[in-house]
Amino acid sequence: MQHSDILSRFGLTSSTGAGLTARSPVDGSTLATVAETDAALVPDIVANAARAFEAWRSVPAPRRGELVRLLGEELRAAKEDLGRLVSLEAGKIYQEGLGEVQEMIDICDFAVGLSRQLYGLTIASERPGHAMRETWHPMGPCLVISAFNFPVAVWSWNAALALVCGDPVIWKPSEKTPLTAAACQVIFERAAARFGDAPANLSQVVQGSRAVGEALVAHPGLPLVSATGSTRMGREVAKSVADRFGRTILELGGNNAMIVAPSADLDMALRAILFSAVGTCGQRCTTLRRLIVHKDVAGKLLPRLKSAYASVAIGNPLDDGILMGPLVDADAFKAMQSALEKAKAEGGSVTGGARTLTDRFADAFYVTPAIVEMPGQTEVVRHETFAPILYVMTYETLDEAIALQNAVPQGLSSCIFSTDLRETERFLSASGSDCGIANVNIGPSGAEIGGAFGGEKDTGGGRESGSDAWKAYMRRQTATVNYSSALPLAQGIKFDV
Ligand code: UN1
Repeated sequence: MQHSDILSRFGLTSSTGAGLTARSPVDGSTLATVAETDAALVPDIVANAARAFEAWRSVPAPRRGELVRLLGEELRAAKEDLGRLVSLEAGKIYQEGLGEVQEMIDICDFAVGLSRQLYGLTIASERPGHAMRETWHPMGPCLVISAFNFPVAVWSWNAALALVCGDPVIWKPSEKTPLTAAACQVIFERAAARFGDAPANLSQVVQGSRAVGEALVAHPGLPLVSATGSTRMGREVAKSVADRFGRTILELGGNNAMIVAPSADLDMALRAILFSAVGTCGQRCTTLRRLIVHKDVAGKLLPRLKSAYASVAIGNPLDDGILMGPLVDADAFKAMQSALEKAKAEGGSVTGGARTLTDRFADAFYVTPAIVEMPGQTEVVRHETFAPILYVMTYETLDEAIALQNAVPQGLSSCIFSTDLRETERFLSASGSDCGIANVNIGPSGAEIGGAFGGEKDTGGGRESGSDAWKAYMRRQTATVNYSSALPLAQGIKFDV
């Protein structure tokens, strides 16, 4: 299929004006130029969202859920096209492009159910003839900032929840993936047209680089900012939003580890390592970056891992049978090479990690995945490099393994491969993994939408997606109602004249 054909499925053309250049990591070619939103328009965009909020907050939540149900239907209908566009614009393999759209469909289903379950509590009052209750009200327009690696799913986790919670959404996608964002807006508009009476501007996309993002983040009309990306970006967003007492949901860097214990099922561990370290070319926040293997199994596992790595099919992510596509761009390649150099300088022994397929794709950045055996958890290992680099370290006691696992600045995802209940439960206990996600006999990536997604420390502390993450998109109101004919004060205070 031609690039222009896939764009036309969404009514998009290869030029909507000067501004951002959408390049495909697949071959480095230009897919389109996309008009950049002028930062001077930010006040108008926020005002549009405020008007949408005034109408949307009073629509009953189950009716709001109907819009998200239709969005899920439109996503089902567009699954192959959008999956292909994700693959083309972000460089992930088509299977993962489809998986990403499936995540969007799943979160829509979840949010539809939620639209009838935005429950508050009733609370026992200490005063006679009084009732207390908690109500969850819509919060206001929500700003979503997303990264190139999950160019559409992250928006949907936020948008599906925000919309049922009564909040309009303004989306600032990565400047590397403007087309998939434009396509999602088209899909949203299809759903809104079927819904009928949705207010205008419930969903707006702002295309642009830093200046427009900064203007949005600083705007007091956006009470909630949900940002996914680097820890550096998150730190700036957090400060700017805190300065105006806004709320943030931050989903930042990860440096995810797997502990492989002596009792581990090594066949399963091997498959899990491969998917989570090599999948998406190592460019997931949840990518496996550190392998902490017991010294008695390292000798068995590593040779098998190296031969599995050598047989990973690398190539055009849209081709069948390919497991690993390219890095997103030249900067990602440079960052990978400099991390590998640093690892060598810190005593690491590197297998793989070189550029490949340059004859076919001179302007794209395909690499072989790297395994780096480290003498310990040196500085480079503690740093998140968004590339397929797997650092391997050995351990002797579980205490030591858990301490290593936790001794990094990030706290997103983690896992243990073990068939020993004492070990696995210890790993999940209060003195085990310090991450937001902790898995047993499953890799650290590929989380389902039903759980709360996010992590601690430099990962930012936010939670998105399932469980009760919806509460972050609403404001809590405590109401006390006096249905008696007296006016007793709380705490028994006497205050009569
Ligand atoms: C991300 O990399 O930004 O758990 C999100 C996973 C996916 C989401 C990753 N469900 O790998």
